Amino acid sequence: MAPTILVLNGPNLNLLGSREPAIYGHTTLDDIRCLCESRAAGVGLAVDFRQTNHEGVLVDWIQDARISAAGIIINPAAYTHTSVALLDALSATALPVIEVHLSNIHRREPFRHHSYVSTAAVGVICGLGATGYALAVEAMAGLLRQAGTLAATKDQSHV
Ligand code: DHK
Repeated sequence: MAPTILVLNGPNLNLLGSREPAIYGHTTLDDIRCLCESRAAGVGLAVDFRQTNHEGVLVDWIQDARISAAGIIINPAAYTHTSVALLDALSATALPVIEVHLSNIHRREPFRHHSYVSTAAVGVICGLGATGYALAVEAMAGLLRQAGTLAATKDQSHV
């Protein structure tokens, strides 16, 4: 059975497509889910894709991932800049974590330049829109192959 990666999305990302399209683009969260699933299938992974507006729910899902997932891709949205709870939960999993942002948070308001979550992440992708999620799936496959959690496949894409 294919190892599962958890792809988590934080507050307001359910509004993608209509929310500030000049910043976040026209791609919907459902489009991003499809992109992640198809990219994951190509590298031998399954995806558990979720969104919530609630910090504690994210913490619960991250804790559950310790037994149900091989790695976590997370766009914590606004909680990126505020949440020690998410940092602690991610650190406690010992799973590989990749942080994703649609926008380039470093080109935006100063309060978005700092991420609490990055301390727990192997890598951070930002500013590439939905493509960042696809790159994160491929990067996660590379990390899991290195760790021996994922067998090598014919389609190893770019990693
Ligand atoms: C999404 C959000 O909702 C913001 O609060 C972050 C992030 C940036 C993104 O670019 O995906 O600051």
